[in-house]
Formats: sequence, C-alpha cells, structure tokens
Amino acid sequence: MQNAKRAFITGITGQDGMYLSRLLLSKGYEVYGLVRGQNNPKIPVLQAWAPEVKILTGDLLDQSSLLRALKVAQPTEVYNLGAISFVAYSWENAQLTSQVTGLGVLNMLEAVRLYAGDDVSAVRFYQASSSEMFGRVQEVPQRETTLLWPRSPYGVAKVFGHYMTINYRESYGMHASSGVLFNHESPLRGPEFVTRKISTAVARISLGLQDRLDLGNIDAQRDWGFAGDYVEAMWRMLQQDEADDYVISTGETQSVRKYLDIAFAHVGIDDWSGYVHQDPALLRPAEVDLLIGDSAKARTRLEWAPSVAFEDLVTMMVDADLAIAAKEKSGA
Ligand code: NAP
Ligand code: G4F
Repeated sequence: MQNAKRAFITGITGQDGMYLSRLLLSKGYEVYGLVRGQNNPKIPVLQAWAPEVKILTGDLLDQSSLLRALKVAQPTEVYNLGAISFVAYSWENAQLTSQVTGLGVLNMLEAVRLYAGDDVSAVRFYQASSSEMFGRVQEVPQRETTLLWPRSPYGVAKVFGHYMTINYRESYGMHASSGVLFNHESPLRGPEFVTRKISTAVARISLGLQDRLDLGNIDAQRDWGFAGDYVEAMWRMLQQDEADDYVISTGETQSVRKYLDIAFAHVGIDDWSGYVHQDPALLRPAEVDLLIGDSAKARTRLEWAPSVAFEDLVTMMVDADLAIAAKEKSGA
C-alpha cells in the first residue's frame, strides 16, 4: 500500500461524486473514479469538471470489477457513493434497487476487505447512508440512535448497506463509517429530483421556454442543505481515528411549497399558481414523515456545520438554470 493520499470513489458521475472529487483534488489526493457502462455519457462531463480524475470502469453489481479497480487505484480512502438514488423509481424497480443500492454495498465492502488483506484498517471506507432510512420517523429530530423504519424499497436497501457497513467495522475491524445524510442539493443535482426539477422549470418559464410544471405532493417537507457542504463532512469522517456513524443535516425543515415561493419570487413571479399543476401520478405509494436531522454529533466531533442557507441554495440553483436556459433560448 502506498503513502500518498489516494481516494477511490464510486458514483463519481453523480452530484456528490463530482463535488467530492474536486474537494479531494484540492487537498492533494490522487482521485480514481468508478464509472459504469461501455460508453457512459457522463464521462465527458466529469472530464470537463475534474480533468485530473482517473477513470476506471466497473459496476457495483460486478464484484470482480470492483476488486480489479481497487488494485489499480491502491486507495487509502474509499467513498461508496454509487447507488440507484431516486426514491420514486425504487418502487417500480425494487429488485434492481435492492441489488445496486443494497447488495452493491456488500460487494464493495468485501472487495475492500480482499484488497486490504491483513491490513484492513489501513483502507478507510465511507458509506452513503440516507435519511430515507428514518422513513416513518420514530422521533423528531432524527439522530444516529433513532430507530430505522424505511418507507421505500430505496430506504430498505440503504438500511441493508448501513448495517452491513457497521457489521464490517465490528467483524473485521474495518475503518468503515456511514454518513446518514439528509437531502442535499446543488446546480449539479439530477433533473429528476424535486429541487432541480423546479429550478429548471422556473428558469425556463421566466424566459418563455415553458409554461407549466407538473408536481406531486407540494406539501412534502425536507431538511435541505448544500451538497458542497455535505461532501466536506464525508471527508472529515474518514480523517477521524475511530470510524463511526454521523447524521449530517441543517436541522431545519422546509416544504416544496416554500421552495416554489423562493424560486418563483427570484425571477419576479409572486403568484405561481397558474404555472404549477399537481399530477396524481407523481404522488408516492408511501411518503416519509417529518425529516429533520440532529447533527450535533457531527458538529461537535467533526467540527462540521452547513454554510449555505436554504434561500441561498434555492437562488443558487435558479441562477445556474437561468444561465442554461438563456443559452438554450439563444440557440447556443
Ligand atoms: P446520484 O447523483 O444519483 O449519483 C448516483 C451515482 O451512482 C451515479 O454516479 C451513478 O452512475 C452511480 N451508479 C448507479 N448505478 C450504479 C452501478 N450499478 N454501479 C456503479 N455505479 C452506479 O446521487 P447523489 O445525489 O450524488 O448521491 C450520492 C450517494 O448518496 C447515493 O448513494 C445516494 O443514495 C446517497 N444519498 C444522497 C442524498 C442526497 O440528498 N443527494 C442524501 C442521502 C444519501 P451513472 O452516472 O452511470 O448513472
Ligand atoms: O427530490 P426528491 O425526489 O428527493 P427524496 O425522495 O427526498 O430523496 C432524495 O433525498 C434522500 C435523502 O433523504 C436521498 F437518500 C435520495 O437518494 C434522494 O437524493 O423528493 C423530495 C420530496 C418528496 O416528498 C416528493 O414526494 O418532493 C416531493 N415531490 C413533489 N413533487 C416530488 C415531486 N419529487 C420529485 N422527485 N418530483 C416531483 O415532481
């Protein structure tokens, strides 16, 4: 194993993988990213975003590809961010979600154990756990000790990965930590998630490129933070002497309706009721209850705190989508 700081990231083409790759590069890491598929369209996007990242191919469903990639990357830190991460999709594709988001974690943990050999604690492991695991919440706010009660196939798969990570820590002495992250967003958020769906639509509506936005439950509430802050917490977890689990959240809950208010107001539209339509097909078979995270442990031990307020997050996303929509309008 080598002394230089070397990181291996699964899910590097996703929102968090992109932010984490830049953070680690800025800290002097050599960064390797696992990319799936034979011609993944996100490769050029990743290369433009962080050209120094070394791309390796593989899939969380193919354990031999993970072991092979680890042998090439020789990492001291492994961040397992890869997953099917869209909750709504997980009801329609429950088995695949269980395999990738659940069993994929076991495949990665086992690959790290095999790769590390006798020196298993020398490779630090981060698992991307989720506030979706709290689902039908058993206390408000939720903390590391709150009983898990997932409400979606995605949440169930995340619970499997979470406990498997703890099990590898306890069984093999692996330095394996789980970050129980509440929702975090950015201009790089996938367009299927509600925040980006709204920021894209608001930008396009304000430039006359679109005239309606179909949504599901606009009274849903979430504890939304900024992705750039949350990847910093991931890194801090792996710098601790002891591996552990941490809730990462802002501690404030907001509604989709509030997000709509701020986003539309930012482009000068105070009454958005004529643009937004509720589509019953976008309602979920089960919703999580009131998700609010208590991140006191992370704030004390990791000295971590969110830096971007909700209103600033919304306007950051709308501004980024206004720039994209303006290019679309000009035909660029
Ligand atoms: P994301 O944007 O949806 O990215 C998911 C990543 O997983 C993508 O790079 C995707 O690759 C990759 N992936 C999917 N299937 C794979 C497979 N079979 N093998 C290898 N890679 C695969 O998610 P994110 O928002 O960055 O979130 C990162 C992680 O944190 C995920 O595990 C998510 O569940 C978890 N999480 C996210 C939040 C949040 O609010 N963002 C909160 C809590 C937990 P392609 O680009 O090829 O599809
Ligand atoms: O943006 P969402 O799809 O995110 P969700 O379901 O909270 O999941 C995200 O956060 C989790 C952490 O808690 C992650 F683990 C997960 O990977 C993902 O990143 O939906 C947020 C809320 C939901 O209540 C949904 O019902 O917005 C509501 N919503 C209302 N209309 C909608 C829509 N969500 C989407 N995606 N699209 C709609 O049209």
